[in-house]
Amino acid sequence: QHKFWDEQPVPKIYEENEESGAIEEKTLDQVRKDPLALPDAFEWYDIDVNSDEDMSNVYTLLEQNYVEDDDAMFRFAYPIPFLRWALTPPGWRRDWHIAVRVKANKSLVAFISGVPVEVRVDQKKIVKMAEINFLCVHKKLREKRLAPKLIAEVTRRVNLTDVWQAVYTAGVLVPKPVSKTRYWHRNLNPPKLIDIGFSSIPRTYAKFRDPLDMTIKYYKLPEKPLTVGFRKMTKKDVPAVQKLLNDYLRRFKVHPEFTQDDFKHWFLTRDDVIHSFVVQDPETKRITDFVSFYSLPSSVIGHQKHKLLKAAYLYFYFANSTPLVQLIDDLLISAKALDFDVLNCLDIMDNAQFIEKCKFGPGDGNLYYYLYNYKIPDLKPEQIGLTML
Ligand code: NHW
Ligand code: EN5
Repeated sequence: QHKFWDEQPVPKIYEENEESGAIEEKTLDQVRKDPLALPDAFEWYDIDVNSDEDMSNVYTLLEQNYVEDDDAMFRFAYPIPFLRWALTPPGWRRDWHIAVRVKANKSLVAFISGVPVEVRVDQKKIVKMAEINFLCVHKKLREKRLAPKLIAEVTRRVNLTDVWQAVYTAGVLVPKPVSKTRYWHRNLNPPKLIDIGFSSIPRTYAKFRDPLDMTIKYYKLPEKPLTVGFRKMTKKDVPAVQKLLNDYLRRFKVHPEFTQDDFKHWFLTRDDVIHSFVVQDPETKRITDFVSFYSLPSSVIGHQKHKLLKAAYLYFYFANSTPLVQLIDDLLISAKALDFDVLNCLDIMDNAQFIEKCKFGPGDGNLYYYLYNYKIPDLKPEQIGLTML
């Protein structure tokens, strides 16, 4: 039933694991030195992230062919600066940015990417992995087994660097998830979200004289953050926040470890890409809390008035002093001030503590977490300490 996945070092769907660890151990001499064969009309091409032309081609492929919701109303539209950020953390490699082109006219028809990440699983020692993302096959070339080719080729190239594990997330169920998580959404712009069909007027308001007005009032937020000492994170905060974030993440069963360079890359604010905030105690001057979100718009498919949904996604955080509900409220206020329509999160980490209190509602999408070549007993969403892009 899974022609490809049944042959890969991943657990079977029904398999229950009691221990964690690698599924297979291989050595470099067992890895093919030449690329996998593609159908004759196609060729491999490594994307040059520094080329505007290459990046614009990746952008267009994804904008027109990447992930949609179940009703095909919205499609992720990762902007070019976001893609550059996502593809170039410390240690990135051009040969992990893999495209397939039509030989005849060089047009891009498929893509998959890997970037390096250090992940700790089940409180054991840190494992070097590839974080796999942006797997995409053009709509006109679907169900021709091109995806397994892309996956096998990225696996080969990752293996050639002596890396044997990977982490990835997907909305679909394949063998075999570490965890099944759910999306939650916090409405920041009720008129627009209702207009585009992202949300509807709560049933309980339908009987009132002005249901939209009731909805707007329900979701209303203060103009400015409420926590004393809440501000944008700066370069100077990096050493302290990097350490405190790693300390916080250690309580989870799957989490990344960030070097100082990793932390700078992933969290220093880049306009329209990543926004990070801290709380600094006015007395001690110490950083007590940290919270971040990334900006990922979606195309609104076939809408006359609105072309783009401006969505913010909760990224990493820790709350050592400020109540988590208050920290997230300040994040919502900041996202609203930056003109986002919605703030999304998953039910991972400590998110259950604030989800309902901060007026998030359940989405219709799931997100499965996966490890390649690593088995582990099933995890609850709250044991996951990793957010992907
Ligand atoms: S999840 C987003 C994936 N992309 C999309 O959903 C975009 C829209 N869809 C498409 O472009 C984030 C196509 O439908 C795709 C499939 C390309 C998805 N994960 O070519 P065929 C990521 O990027 C399996 C894993 O005929 P297609 C994470 C499927 O089960 N497997 O299908 C990516 C079947 O195998 P089976 C997936 O529709 C992680 C086979 O592909 C999958 O034309 C990748 C069918 O292929 C998915 N999302 O193209 C794994 N979707 O065994 C990384 C389908 O069931 C592993 N399939 O017959 C680690 C690698 C590195 C290891 C290093 C040590
Ligand atoms: C790899 N890094 O399904 C990621 N999105 O809920 C790839 N639903 O936006 C895998 N269908 O529920 C990504 N509104 C997998 C996710 C794919 C995209 C997806 C879902 C997540 C989504 C929205 C729109 C639904 C439109 C109809 C949704 C309801 C929100 C409402 C807000 C107010 C309170 C109640 C809930």
